[in-house]
Amino acid sequence: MKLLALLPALMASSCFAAPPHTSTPLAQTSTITAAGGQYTVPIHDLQGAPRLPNIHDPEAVNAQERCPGYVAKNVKTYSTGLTAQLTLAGPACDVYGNDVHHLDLLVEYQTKERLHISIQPSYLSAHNESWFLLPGEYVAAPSQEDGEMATADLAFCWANTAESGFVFDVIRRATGDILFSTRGTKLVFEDQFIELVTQQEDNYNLYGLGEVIHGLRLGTNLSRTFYAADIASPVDLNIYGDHPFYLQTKYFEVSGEDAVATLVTETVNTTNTAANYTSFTHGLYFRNSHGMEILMQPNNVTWRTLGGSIDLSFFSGPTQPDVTHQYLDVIGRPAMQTYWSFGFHQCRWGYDSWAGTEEVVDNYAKFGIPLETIWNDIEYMNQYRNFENDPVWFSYAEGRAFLERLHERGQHYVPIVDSAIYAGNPYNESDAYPTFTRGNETGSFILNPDGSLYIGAVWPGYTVFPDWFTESAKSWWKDELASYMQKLPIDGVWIDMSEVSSFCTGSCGTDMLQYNPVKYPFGIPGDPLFKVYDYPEGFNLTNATEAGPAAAAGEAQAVALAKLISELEGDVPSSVSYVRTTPTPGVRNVNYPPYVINNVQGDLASHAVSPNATHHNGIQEYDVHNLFGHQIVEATYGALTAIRPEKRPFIIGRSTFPGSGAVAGHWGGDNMSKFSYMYYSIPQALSMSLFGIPMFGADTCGFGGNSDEELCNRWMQLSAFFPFYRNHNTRSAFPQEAYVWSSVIDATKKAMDARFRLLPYLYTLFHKAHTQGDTVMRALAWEFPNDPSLAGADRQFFLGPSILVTPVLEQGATTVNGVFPGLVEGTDLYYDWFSKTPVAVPSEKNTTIEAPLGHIPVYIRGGAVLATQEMAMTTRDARTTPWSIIVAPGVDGKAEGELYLDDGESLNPNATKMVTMSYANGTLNVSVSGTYSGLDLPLANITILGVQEKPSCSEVRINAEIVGSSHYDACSKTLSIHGLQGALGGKAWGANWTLS
Ligand code: MIG
Repeated sequence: MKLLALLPALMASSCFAAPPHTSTPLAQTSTITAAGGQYTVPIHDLQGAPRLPNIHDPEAVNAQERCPGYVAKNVKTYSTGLTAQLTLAGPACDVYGNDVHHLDLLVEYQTKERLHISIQPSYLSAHNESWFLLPGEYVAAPSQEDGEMATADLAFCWANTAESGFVFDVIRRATGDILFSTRGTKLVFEDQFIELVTQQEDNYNLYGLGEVIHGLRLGTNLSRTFYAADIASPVDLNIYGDHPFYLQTKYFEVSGEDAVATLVTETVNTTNTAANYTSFTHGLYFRNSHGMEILMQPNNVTWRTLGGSIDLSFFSGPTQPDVTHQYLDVIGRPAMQTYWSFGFHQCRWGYDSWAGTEEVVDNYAKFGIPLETIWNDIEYMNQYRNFENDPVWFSYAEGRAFLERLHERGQHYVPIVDSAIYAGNPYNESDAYPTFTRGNETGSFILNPDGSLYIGAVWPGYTVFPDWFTESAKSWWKDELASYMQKLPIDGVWIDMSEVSSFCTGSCGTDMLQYNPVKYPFGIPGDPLFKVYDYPEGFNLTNATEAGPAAAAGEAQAVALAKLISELEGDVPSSVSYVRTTPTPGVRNVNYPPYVINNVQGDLASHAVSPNATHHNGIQEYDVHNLFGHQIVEATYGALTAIRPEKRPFIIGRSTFPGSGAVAGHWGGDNMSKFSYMYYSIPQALSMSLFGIPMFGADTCGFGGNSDEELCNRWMQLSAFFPFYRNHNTRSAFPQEAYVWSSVIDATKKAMDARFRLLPYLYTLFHKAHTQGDTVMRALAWEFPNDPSLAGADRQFFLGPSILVTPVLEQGATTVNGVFPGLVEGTDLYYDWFSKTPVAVPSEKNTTIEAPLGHIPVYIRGGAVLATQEMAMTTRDARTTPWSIIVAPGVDGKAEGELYLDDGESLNPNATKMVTMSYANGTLNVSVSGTYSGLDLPLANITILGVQEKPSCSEVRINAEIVGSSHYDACSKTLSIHGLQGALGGKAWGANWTLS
């Protein structure tokens, strides 16, 4: 039955021919199969060894029971921290590796807010080659700055205890609250297994620890595996990226005259007022690139890693924005994105030619829907080879002409670039692939342990993988990209398969290149021999007449497919014999480590480059598996900045790691065309905010399966409020471009109109993310830290501080339940984005909001001044439209806002401008600093919201000069001032001004 798992989206085809094997030694010599004249990777090469995850293994040994723990000796205290030696407190346990007998503890108060704890093998232990310390040159490492023990926010306390040896606490000094405590648990430190346990109070609130498809609040019963995996977004399992970082918020109820604060350990319901609560938030980053597991249990959290060291950074916060600033100070703040990247992107697996691609572009124009960027998936390549176009369907000459037409209209083009490199058949000159040859000649690819090339299999056939630890790979990548961009001036790069994915297990192509271009033994979606009856979700509701027969046909097909698969698999043994290993003294077993993480793909080598693949510097893939996706976006960023030094690179990557946001954005991977996945895109985005990757968006309308009108209508509207706005679809699914259904056209334009008006605001948010580490998409709890009822809120979100989005996430719904945070306290006001009317304050927090299909509830939070421009077919054209200002006063009648301006594309703009706007008592002050003048366009109108009564005087003055008059709308309670085009010399941001 293993085979089924290997067939994502029913990738069955006629070419199953090899006999099934049950065990698969690595790097074996296989017989190759020619089925129907087409050579295929043998099926048994696709299957890894059966492994039973430790957390599901009833026979699993509990390290806490077996291991002795450590004793701290030689403790030395300094003004900036302490050092100690940790020595095994008893006989070695060697449960899942070889115990390290002596460890070095280093505690550093690196800054006032950051406490760093490092535990690593000591020089006192006999040298062991298998220890791996993650070098700072690969992943930024925090270091001692100006912190001192005496003034730090956090305190480190330790003890040698009788029952568990060395234990430690991390305490928030201001409150005395224990944030992390290993008391009552033992430290386990082996070459292939580290375990660290922290106590937690009931109902603790942890966030982060992604990438995972899960609600924003992780809950107290979840295990998370960190092992980058190419898998279509299963819930709660490991997927593409790894971010060993959590944010923890503790709420306290403040009561009595002395304001006693009691920790909240129960879920607070939504009707409570928020007035009597306060919260403290801290963060923890466990810097480690190994396979990892985190077990969240009701009263503790266990960290396990397959190697490396304990490298913990605690961030004191005490608010979420503080923690995020402090964390991003270590890993790197988000890249500033180009202005055009915030336009709308259309993509799909299935645009088969330039003509077909251009037709999509033309259709967008025909239906008057803005389209910024068109993307191509792997079809454009010549036999799936990077940097080579298919000569027939995607010729360079035609492509150049097409891109010229796009660029003239202000549109852009982004192609996919895969992570694997086709290894040409050395026995067939006509199969030569120069990109491979050049990389091979410069030693740019990952090796087998014996120094030969490591060869896996991906779309093009047997492939190799760049070794990003070498300088040669980076410069080869840059040269390949540069010469490709000479042929086709692309505008950005979409990096796929970077986990790094390989369809076979082990170096399956070693000694097999003579069969290249070999095929993977399954089809791609849409291959003729299988047809999928995949009806859109809720088809029985939306089309009851056809649903009955359709279900019957679907069932018959499923039965036939199951039969086909069982024939192809042959006799599968009824009981699986798991590969279990025990530690061998002095050496590691990297392919089958004794501790089995709950990897979604099973065997660590399954559907990925094998752990024993070896880098030129000797590092084994085992130690750095989670870094490939990070390194490829870094290499691509380096390449693009070398090729076009003046331009900001636009890169979207699939696998990410701490720091990836500094160079790239990320898309949500292979989600499904289902309402549930539309919902999950919100917590996924909010988690990415915490990881410093604000440039995020999910495949809008859904990737796998068929989307339909209702889902796509809702989703095109929701994603309009995500930074990265892209519709993407799998091959063979029903088309889902925004113009396919008429109601989706209207809904899309409506949401896009709002997005375009908010683009200057979104761009300013990115500037703040880039320069200060602010988040862009925000959870309600982060904006309202004193309201414990929002701890798990993830069906609504804020875009920056001022835009609240409350989308419909359920099929068939015409209303949505949402909260207007803060309202109960009377401290907040909201305004409907579309009608501009103030929202009546409900006495209950949960409000039912009308949201018929085609409408997405969006609100401006009172207190904001927004500078807007207008919708156009591209962002280039939108940047030439006149400015407007929306003033949305808070309950105190005041409002403020900022606007950042530059040319939208320079890596280091030579001129920028910052506009600060503030409003009080009928007066708006605008002050301008900086010299960028490219957006000094006329001011069209100003709208002041929430004006309770018609002003007695309608005269409008700018800088004391009468410029026009105002119009009051008693219904929406808005005061609008039009006809300002001539004011200020036609330059809204030319100089400071005051309006009264
Ligand atoms: O194994 O290039 O997530 O967006 O369309 C599938 C084809 C490979 C996975 C990506 C998806 C893309 C698809 N790719």
